[in-house]
Amino acid sequence: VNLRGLSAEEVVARALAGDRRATGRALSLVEGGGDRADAVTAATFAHTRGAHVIGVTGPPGAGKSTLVARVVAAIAAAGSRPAVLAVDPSSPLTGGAILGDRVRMAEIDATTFIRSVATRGHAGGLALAIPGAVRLLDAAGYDPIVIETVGVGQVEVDVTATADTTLVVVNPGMGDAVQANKAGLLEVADLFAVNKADVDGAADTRRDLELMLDLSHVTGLDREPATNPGRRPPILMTVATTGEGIDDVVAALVDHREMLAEDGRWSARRARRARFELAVRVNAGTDRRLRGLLDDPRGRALVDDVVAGRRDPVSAAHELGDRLAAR
Ligand SMILES: Nc1nc2c(ncn2[C@@H]2O[C@H](COP(=O)(O)OP(=O)(O)OP(=O)(O)O)[C@@H](O)[C@H]2O)c(=O)[nH]1
Ligand SMILES: [Mg+2]
Repeated sequence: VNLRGLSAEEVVARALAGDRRATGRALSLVEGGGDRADAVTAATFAHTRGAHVIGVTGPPGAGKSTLVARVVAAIAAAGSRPAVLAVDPSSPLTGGAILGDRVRMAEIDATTFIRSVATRGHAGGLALAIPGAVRLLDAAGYDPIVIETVGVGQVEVDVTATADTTLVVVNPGMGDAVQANKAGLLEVADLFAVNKADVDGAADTRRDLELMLDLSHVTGLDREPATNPGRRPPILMTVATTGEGIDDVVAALVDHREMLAEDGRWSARRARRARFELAVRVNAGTDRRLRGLLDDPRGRALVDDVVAGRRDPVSAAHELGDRLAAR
């Protein structure tokens, strides 16, 4: 069957029935955005099963892909059907590191679904593609869904807003723990892996992390203190290349999922995910309409007036806002 000839609804129906190629095609529709992505959302939202969404982030080259490959291999061996989404915002044209990752990841068990995600700069971009892709994979029966992203910038924020559990991977040496702190990764981590524990300085990195966690606790910066006072993210030592420590990571991920269900944060994080997606959708729509207004004759005249000093930008913005609201 040529999947390209099918409607979004037909592609999704096949994906939900377990057709991997159709799942891949549906993900491409999600990435492409627009009406067909919306059609995938419409066809999947009622079929989600509540998969555990795990975000994996950390500095470039920390060993995220190697670790994820090991973790999903262990999970698949235990009888689950994991999926992996690799998000690389840094090189949308070449796919960058993901190509290398995919070679390594090709060794993963055939039941595991692996895919890199990129977008072509449409409104909402990755911030919409990620929840859409997660919903599709969930409906297609994959669980857990692991999202790997480099821990820098907005995309990492988008991913952690979507994840139930965030695993931060750091390395010994070169102040990785300090860098992670600066990048705000300490605040999003539910679990740390000090990967490359075979390299000198792993114990120091662990100690640095412990110190920074103590500090964030003292300063009240630790997350969700009201529902979860004093909880510290576990710090695990791993050697992803050999598989050392991987079982501990898998066990900690399962523990975290159970803890979220017990203390109410599972639903709280689902609500956070829904809020995030709704806000991104509304913002993307508003942005598109606003640009339309700025490009129409009245909008251009308004811009000219502001440039010429005939019109105050504050009242001009209000006028635009009123026109947006009136539509
Ligand atoms: N010594 C050692 N090397 C490792 C370990 N884990 C991964 N590596 C190596 O580190 C390099 C980067 O690994 P990747 O898994 O591609 O790292 P990544 O974080 O996914 O990289 P990006 O996606 O490019 O940010 C590779 O050469 C791995 O073989 C480890 O535990 N010990
Ligand atoms: Mg990688």
